Amino acid sequence: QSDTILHERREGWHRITLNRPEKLNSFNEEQHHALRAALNEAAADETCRTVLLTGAGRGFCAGQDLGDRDPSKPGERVDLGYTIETFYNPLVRQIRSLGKPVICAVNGVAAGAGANIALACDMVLAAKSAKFIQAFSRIGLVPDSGGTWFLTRLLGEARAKALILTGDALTAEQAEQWGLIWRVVEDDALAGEAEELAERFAKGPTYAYGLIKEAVHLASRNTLDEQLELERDMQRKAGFSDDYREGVTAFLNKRKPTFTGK
Ligand code: T3D
Repeated sequence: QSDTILHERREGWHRITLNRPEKLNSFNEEQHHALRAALNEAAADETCRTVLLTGAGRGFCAGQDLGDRDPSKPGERVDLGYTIETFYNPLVRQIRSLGKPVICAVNGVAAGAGANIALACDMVLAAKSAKFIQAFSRIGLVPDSGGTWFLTRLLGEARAKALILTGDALTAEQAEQWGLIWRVVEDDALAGEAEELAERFAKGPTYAYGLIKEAVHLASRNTLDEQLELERDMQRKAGFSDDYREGVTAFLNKRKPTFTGK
């Protein structure tokens, strides 16, 4: 197994830590493969009901490892469309379509694709000292990993465009105020709060969580009528689940529900 990520299997949830701290956890191919494999395992493991993604050291992820790119050398120009198609796009799709919550604990700087991979997760907690940087224009690139899509939807065009064009850093506090992320927490509280959330989701109605993710994702492209119909269909599915039966039974019996995730 590659040491570019740490994969901790806890009871009911997995923690996946990007682990190239000397490079601020920027992505090389090995780290891409290792992360995809870990996410695949978490997706397939029925006992894993939530995933927590974070970074080792002082950064979350600085995007692509630029040490693997040296366009100044003759013949060294890489087809970036190919690397996006092969590595970044499948990763974003995998996180979004995973049928269980993916929490991101942004422990430090999140730049380039690193920022947008964080935004692809379902709930983003960030340490107060963390920053979000659309670093692409600083090196003559355009955002990838869904950056233009996430930022435009979450912030609106004016703020999205300014952040992308300038490549300026956004503090975690500003990101929270602007609605880019769920919550900012004190640096030394981040790991604990993220773990608490993971523990909570690990005991939650996983089947419903999967449907909720899908419904929220589709909301941005559906009309109200389409979304009402989608909600009807999803409620129908949820209504046949074990967790719905348990949830209502527990409520009526004035006790806490014990969800199995099914
Ligand atoms: O190529 C493709 O496949 C296309 C896909 C592109 C996706 C992308 O993500 S493009 C954007 C790539 N990322 C960046 O442009 C960010 C580059 N990094 C930075 O701008 C800064 O490092 C940060 C703003 C993120 C943090 O700054 P700071 O001052 O806190 O740290 P630092 O001193 O710059 O970095 C610490 C070390 O990490 C340093 O190494 P050293 O000098 O101690 O040996 C630095 O070189 C290394 N590092 C940081 N980011 C990267 C990196 N090494 C390789 N690639 C990086 N992206």
